[in-house]
Amino acid sequence: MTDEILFERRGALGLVTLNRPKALNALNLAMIRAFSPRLRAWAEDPAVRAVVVRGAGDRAFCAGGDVLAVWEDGMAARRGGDGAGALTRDFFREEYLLNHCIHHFPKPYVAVIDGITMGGGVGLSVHGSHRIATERTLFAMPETGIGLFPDVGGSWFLPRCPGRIGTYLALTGARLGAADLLHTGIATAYLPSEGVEALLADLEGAELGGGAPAIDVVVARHRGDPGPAAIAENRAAIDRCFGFEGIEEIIDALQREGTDWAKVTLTVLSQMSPTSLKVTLRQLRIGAGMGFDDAMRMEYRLSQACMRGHDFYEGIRAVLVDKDKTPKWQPATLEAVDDALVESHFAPLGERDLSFGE
Ligand code: QUE
Repeated sequence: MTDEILFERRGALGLVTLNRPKALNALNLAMIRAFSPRLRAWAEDPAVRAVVVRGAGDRAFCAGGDVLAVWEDGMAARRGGDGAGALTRDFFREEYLLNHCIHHFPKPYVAVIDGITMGGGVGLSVHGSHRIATERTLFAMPETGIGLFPDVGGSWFLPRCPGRIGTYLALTGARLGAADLLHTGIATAYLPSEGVEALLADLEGAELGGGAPAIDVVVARHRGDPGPAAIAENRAAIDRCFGFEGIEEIIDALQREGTDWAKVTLTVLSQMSPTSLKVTLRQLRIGAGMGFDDAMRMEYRLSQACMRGHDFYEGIRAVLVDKDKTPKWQPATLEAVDDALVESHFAPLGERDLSFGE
């Protein structure tokens, strides 16, 4: 049992509250181990007509997976610590199985992404039927900056964003607000943050027998207007630059653009792990043609390759441990990341491959 995630029945709603506000509700293994069985039970319980997920506090829905805990366990394993390393295997496996459960959840699943929603928090929201954004929403897949890749189903949902937006988000970790999220279809509705409690009360009192459309009717009563999408201004340039199969071609295209936006984007890319950039681009191109379950199996292979490698440990050190924000990536340049290194990330794990228990 943990009080880091709370479950309540309110009328026909199952309400989940991610409850680590001081850690921006970052998702840890204890929370995953409480959440998954509860979702499975609610899927079968006829009294529960819909699930709502929200974050405690006023800053975050969920800032990501608890990668710091994974880092500590992986570092201990590298030093030869007795029994260490289990988290580097189990955290990703159980997180992806939870993402799988949400994707296949048979009832409306409403994520209220009223605040920071990154990495693992994206995996708890985008796979459900409804994503409600507010003026406090800050959304990103920032993993290339910590030597990882956009996981939690990024292989599946990013290639399905309009145009080349998904590739842009994956490689750069660009941050989107509510209007951008409506533009991309990542959010399904906008409402002002101050309206969230009233929405929950309204959902709690509603019949909710009509599935997703019944939720839409209630949400429509609270809807607001987020204003224009900033990303729309760069949409044509994103589509021109981010459609290539190679990262070098993307960089060439950005250099040809010559705009302030292109210069900022080039600077951002130059700070990301070169290995992560190449693996991520390949991941998205393969994911575009995969079903959800195969995409998650691929991601588990990638996660384990990152646990065997260098850049995840260095990325977390630089961003979350020492906070010097100057990771020393290895290999240090895109040219030094050869195809064999990229391909090795996608190799099957045999007995340890992700399985959905079919
Ligand atoms: C990139 C990331 C993450 C990140 C920072 C990045 C990420 C993540 C966290 C995070 C935030 C707050 C916490 C915590 C982890 O930061 O995935 O434990 O309390 O989870 O630059 O991908």
